[in-house]
Amino acid sequence: MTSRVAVARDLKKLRRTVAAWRAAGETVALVPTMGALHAGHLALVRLARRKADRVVVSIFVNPTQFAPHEDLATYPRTWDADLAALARLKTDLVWAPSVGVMYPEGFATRIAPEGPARAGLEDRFRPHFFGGVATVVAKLFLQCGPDAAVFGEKDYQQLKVVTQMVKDLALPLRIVPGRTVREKDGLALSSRNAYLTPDERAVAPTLYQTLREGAAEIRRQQPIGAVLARSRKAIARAGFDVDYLEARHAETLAPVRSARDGPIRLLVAARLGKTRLIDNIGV
Ligand code: PAJ
Repeated sequence: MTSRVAVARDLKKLRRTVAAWRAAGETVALVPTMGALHAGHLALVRLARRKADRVVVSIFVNPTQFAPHEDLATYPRTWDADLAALARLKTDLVWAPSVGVMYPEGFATRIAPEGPARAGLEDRFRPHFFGGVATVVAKLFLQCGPDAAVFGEKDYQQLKVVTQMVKDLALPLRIVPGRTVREKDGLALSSRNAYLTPDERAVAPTLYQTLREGAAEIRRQQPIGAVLARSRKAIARAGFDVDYLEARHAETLAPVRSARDGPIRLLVAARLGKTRLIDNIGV
């Protein structure tokens, strides 16, 4: 028999389930996702398993973090495959609210993150994005009440925004970062990789290769400005339109002038045809 995973679609079932675990003295870890699960998401679920007795995975394609021109309508949805993968990992509960449950008629409260959410990276190109993310993530935390929540380094600025929010609002949980899972050729796994044509897929690993070369050059004390300029050119030459490629302080995301201002993180966003890819690495 194939194993099944429990699904909660309303708050009452979620709260009842989590309360029963708590009454038994068990700890809970949450992995927020938008579904279309790949090995990167599943690595976070395994990490969550090691951090708590019970694992909740939320699947909610959050409309408030998409701009009207973005891919909300076409965002990949693979519900049956997602549930099967989560069942194999013995996920204790999938939290899958509808848009109406998450944002009932008259919903009127938003979180407005600053600091890392205003670093001039993703926020420059997706100004609505971190407000939508922070609001839904805060709500997911309050709905589920986990001891820990796992976020991928793949979305590095998001990880920092959520970490800052937990600190600022004294939310009673720990944020656990998970490493970026990559294809063999280095391309970071992403639900949006499904949009790439075969030709674009062949070019896509240039993003990570260029980050690696850039990081190595910075470690060899080459001037950061020149390294970034070379890296941007290399990515553009491969066929990308570069939104940004920046060296930032790994914790504050503030701009850095030299390797001494570190620890440094290199972050990139670039468009290949219709697909926007992001990636980052530590120097
Ligand atoms: P989503 O893009 O589905 O990602 C869910 C989680 O998986 C995020 O923490 C993301 O950083 C992580 N992830 C994605 N690709 C990864 C990879 N290749 N390796 C490791 N982790 C990876 O990020 C979101 O959803 C949403 O913004 C969300 C936080 C759920 C709020 O709506």
